[in-house]
Amino acid sequence: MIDFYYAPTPNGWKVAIMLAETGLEHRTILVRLTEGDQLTAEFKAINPNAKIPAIVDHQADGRALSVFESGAILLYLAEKTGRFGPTGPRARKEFNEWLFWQAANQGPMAGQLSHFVNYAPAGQDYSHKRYKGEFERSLAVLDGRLSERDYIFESYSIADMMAFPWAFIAKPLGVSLDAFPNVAAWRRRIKTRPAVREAIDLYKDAQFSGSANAEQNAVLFNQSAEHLRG
Ligand SMILES: N[C@@H](CCC(=O)N[C@@H](CS)C(=O)NCC(=O)O)C(=O)O
Repeated sequence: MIDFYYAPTPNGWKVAIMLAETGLEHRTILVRLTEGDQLTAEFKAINPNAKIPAIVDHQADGRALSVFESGAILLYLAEKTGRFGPTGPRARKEFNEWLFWQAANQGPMAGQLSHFVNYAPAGQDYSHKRYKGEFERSLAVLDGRLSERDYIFESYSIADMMAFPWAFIAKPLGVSLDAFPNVAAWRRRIKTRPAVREAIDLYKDAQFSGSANAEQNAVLFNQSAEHLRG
């Protein structure tokens, strides 16, 4: 049994997709981010970075084993199941490149763009423009990669599960995929998978509402070292 610490956000969806694709037995634990569930001592023992997603695998090696960071979780689950991951050292090297690329580039840039589109006080044009440009730049990288293949690798894999969620919500972030036709076709291809639909709908009703903005929610925004240390 795997405990899956989740909230209905792009980073949560990555792992929700993998769990739905593999059918691994798990129990989803909703982490109420606007209430600060991620800041409890119990959760920080699982993820010292105090963010979802995280898992605890109770059937790893005889002892409970926790994993945090979406890319690390996807690799762990790919190794555990022998599905959707790399086979052999060359493939592993390439998977690492694309997983790190997502975690260090597309993800954070899209996350910051989302902050300035959805939650920040108005009038921060420079910050908004910077992150929109960076997100579009990452889409251009992905579009190039997908120009000669249907998926990031030869077949659908954890690399696609990593990069799909932010591309899935490009439009609400104010970015049209018209300029990225390969990404648009790839997004359509992935979106129709039953496991992906299931994951995107998981706890959909618990998505942030308009009240989760930077001025009103002191739990989720304006974080600091003290905030983390509690
Ligand atoms: N690099 C992390 C990012 C995780 C992340 O940013 N999670 C967000 C939700 S999408 C979160 O838990 N935010 C809560 C907070 O910042 O307090 C990963 O890929 O797992």
